[in-house]
Amino acid sequence: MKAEIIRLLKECDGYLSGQELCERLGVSRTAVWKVIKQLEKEGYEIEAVRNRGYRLIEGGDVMTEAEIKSCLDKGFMDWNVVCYEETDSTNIRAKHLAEEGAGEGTLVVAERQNAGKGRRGRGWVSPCGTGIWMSLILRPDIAPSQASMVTLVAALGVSQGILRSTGIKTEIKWPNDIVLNGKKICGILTEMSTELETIQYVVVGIGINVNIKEFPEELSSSATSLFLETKGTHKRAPVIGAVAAAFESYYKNFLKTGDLSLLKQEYESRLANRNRSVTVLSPTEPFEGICRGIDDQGELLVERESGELCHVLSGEVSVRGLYGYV
Ligand code: BT5
Repeated sequence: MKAEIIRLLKECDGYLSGQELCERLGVSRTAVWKVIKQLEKEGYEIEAVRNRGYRLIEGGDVMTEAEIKSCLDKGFMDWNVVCYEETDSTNIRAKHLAEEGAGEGTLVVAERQNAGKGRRGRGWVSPCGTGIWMSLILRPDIAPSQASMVTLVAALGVSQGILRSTGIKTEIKWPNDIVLNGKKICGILTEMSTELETIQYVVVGIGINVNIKEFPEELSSSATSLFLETKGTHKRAPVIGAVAAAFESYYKNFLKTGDLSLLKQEYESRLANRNRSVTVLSPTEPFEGICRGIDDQGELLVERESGELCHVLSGEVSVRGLYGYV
């Protein structure tokens, strides 16, 4: 009910009468009043005027389950939100919840991670209250070999969600980074659990640097945030809502075909380094070439000097432009 009240207050231009709230939610005036008081405690500024009703003045950067739920559209995904003030890693939490039976659409969000994870044992800097640290549980009916494509679907969702909610245009650095002005603004970590060649669940971990004002020295040349690039703060819950909605629609298309054929064009339009020289840092044989796009399986297409088109698998390699991080 809390999320619904927040949503109704946000949708309403002026005052929303207590009577109308009661009727729409099928609850008593006292119940509505109690929720309004709770919301005020959580940081919402709500004006209550006799004979007119309630008006939301300011939402603040609230990251409660109710606020996030109020930003999630009801699509085919059955959204469920679990919030932590602090946790080790939302991916770890999501995996535990998935093991216990949590369904597709469960979104685990934390204000702070004290053991945020990157890929291959690397860490993810996740300071308190300034980023989106979240993990989504999925239960797709696909083969394990198709799961790496979910990372690319999520990258598209993040890029489009950021655009929708803030107007900021980002690029995707294949396979799992979102970049803005040549620096990393988001990283994605997809993990899965399989049994007898079938997927039990996939956890898509997404870290978006929203209002971070400063990074540790070693990241300052490669990492950035929406705040640093726009000199303004952004509310996180609406960004989560927009990313979730965009992801949901791309994910639906991905499930239709089991590959990226319906998404390839859009992915390529956002791909950093397209038609530029890149170095493919494979552990066996690093090489240079021109990045041409992706194939239906999400492999990066790199054209070598000989004209040969290489299909580069994610998981094995890193790709760098010739200048700097991107
Ligand atoms: C990633 O790994 O980019 C995946 C990051 C996924 C983070 C999310 S947050 C929610 C969920 N819960 C988790 O525990 N993880 C996920 P990779 O491509 O391996 O990049 C990691 C590298 O990025 C690190 O080694 C640093 O160099 C750099 N890095 C660390 N924190 C960063 C940050 N906040 N912003 C930009 N770069 C960062």
